[in-house]
Amino acid sequence: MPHLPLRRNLIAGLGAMALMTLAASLKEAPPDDLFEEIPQAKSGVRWMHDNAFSPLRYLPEVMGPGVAFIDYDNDGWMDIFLVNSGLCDFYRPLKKPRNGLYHNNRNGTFTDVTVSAGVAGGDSFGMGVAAGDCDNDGYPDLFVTAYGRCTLYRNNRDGTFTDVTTKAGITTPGWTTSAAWFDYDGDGLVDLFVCSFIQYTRESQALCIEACGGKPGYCIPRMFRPTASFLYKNNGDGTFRDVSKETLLTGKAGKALGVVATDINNDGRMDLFVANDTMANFLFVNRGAQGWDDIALGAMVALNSDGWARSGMGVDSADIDGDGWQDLFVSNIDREMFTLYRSTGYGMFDDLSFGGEIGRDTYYLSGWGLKFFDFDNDGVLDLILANGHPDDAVSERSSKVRYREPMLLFRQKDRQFRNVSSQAGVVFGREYAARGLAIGDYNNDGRADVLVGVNGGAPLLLKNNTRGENHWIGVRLQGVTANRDGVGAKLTWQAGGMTRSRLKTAGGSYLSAHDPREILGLGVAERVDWVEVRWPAPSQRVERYPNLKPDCYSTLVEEKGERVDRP
Ligand SMILES: [Ca+2]
Ligand SMILES: [Ca+2]
Ligand SMILES: [Ca+2]
Ligand SMILES: [Ca+2]
Repeated sequence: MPHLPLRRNLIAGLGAMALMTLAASLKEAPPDDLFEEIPQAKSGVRWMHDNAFSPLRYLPEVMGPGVAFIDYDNDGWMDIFLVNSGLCDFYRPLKKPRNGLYHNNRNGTFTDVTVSAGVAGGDSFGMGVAAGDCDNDGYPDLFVTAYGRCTLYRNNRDGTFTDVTTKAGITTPGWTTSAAWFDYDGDGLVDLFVCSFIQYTRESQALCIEACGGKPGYCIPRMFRPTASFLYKNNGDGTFRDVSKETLLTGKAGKALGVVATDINNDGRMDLFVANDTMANFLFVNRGAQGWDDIALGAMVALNSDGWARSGMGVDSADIDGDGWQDLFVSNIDREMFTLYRSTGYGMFDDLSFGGEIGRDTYYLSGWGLKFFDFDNDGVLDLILANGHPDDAVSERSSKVRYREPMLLFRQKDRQFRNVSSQAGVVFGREYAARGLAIGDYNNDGRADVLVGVNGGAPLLLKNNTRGENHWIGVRLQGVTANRDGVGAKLTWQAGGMTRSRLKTAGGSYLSAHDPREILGLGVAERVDWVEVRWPAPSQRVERYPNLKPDCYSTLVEEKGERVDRP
């Protein structure tokens, strides 16, 4: 037993370290911080991303992981889903990596239910996740993208999922990244768009080694061939049909990493903004029976102002200035700046990155997950960005660029996005290899919290501790003729003499899925005059809900009125 004392010392040492870390984090997180990192020991989300890091540096190693807030058991409390890598042509570990599904215990802690729920995965190299209710039963289903085989997990409504990929007919070969559930044809069933990245196999790595002068390295995706993304129409009987060809999307080969479904021309049909890495972005406008048009070049969102393609990664869409038109955002790699595109309303966009704090403060950063969200509930959208350079050896080449980078928080005031990261909490002063990002209110206090996936590390759970007098209305949509989640609905609300609106988009960020509920900020107004919902097709009916209870969540049911949710 010669090892025993040593091990005991080690355990004692670890315990002391954990206590010190805990004490340090308690000391470091004053209650005034806008966001507080909840340590794994407190949340119970004890999970690590396995990035399969190897001396040969295969590109898929650096691209994940995606994260999701998903209420899989439909109890009104957001649970957490985390995507892991897995077996593939270059990775054969003895122990298969495992996704993570964590049940929300409604007290700030979570319980690992991955294995009993049947979503452990690990048989292909997982990348991202899209959550959507593909059979309109009120329980979210999960689509997991991968380098290798994708997986559609149908929610069985009893805490378990079934892999129905083959039966559903969703065969997406190659390397898929972000995905979005949205109803493109207005039949009340959500369809699925899946971003396809590049043509890549283990053997392709030889190109990178050659490009790096014989030394293994992560090479830029410019070296690989582009691929066409996928659009699957939901047949309503558990099967899907690949309509990529007939919707003309197939002719558009790209290196897609991010997608958001939005309505850029306000015709009620959901369009798609797709970020491509080292290639022009796509802005697919949905013309109904006439198919889709890519208008990105003419709309000025394809390239930078000098006509160069950038390395687009994460995306989002929201009406940031309240003029009724959806604006766009793309995160890029270092020395490209991230791009805020303001819609001028005529299918044209202005690049607002120059001269603003977003351009200034993202110049040396590489961005992935992101979202416009109203973290302080003043009714104006703010912005959060998750960053990190893909190459762990980048600082050998550049003194200005680091592998791990800080997250950024911008508050919108007087139509300007101001970098408030220095007041946002100690976690914004640290550096991470951050990738996916999801927004969700896991403790149902009406303040949107944040979940960030870290490559090769533990996820970050950031609790929103924003104080202040602002009030809010929490809205969960329930379509009846429209798709169950109400994707594509337009919410308008009036409070304190202000009228604001928000489109319920789908997808966005990078590899990740947000809380499907909307938190409508009222500012200091203590009540809302009314909330109006324009439901998506097929009904497109407009319904007004007066007297919604402030500071709690309500479910708005198409044609049937509202009910206050239990929590
Ligand atoms: Ca739940
Ligand atoms: Ca549909
Ligand atoms: Ca449209
Ligand atoms: Ca919260």
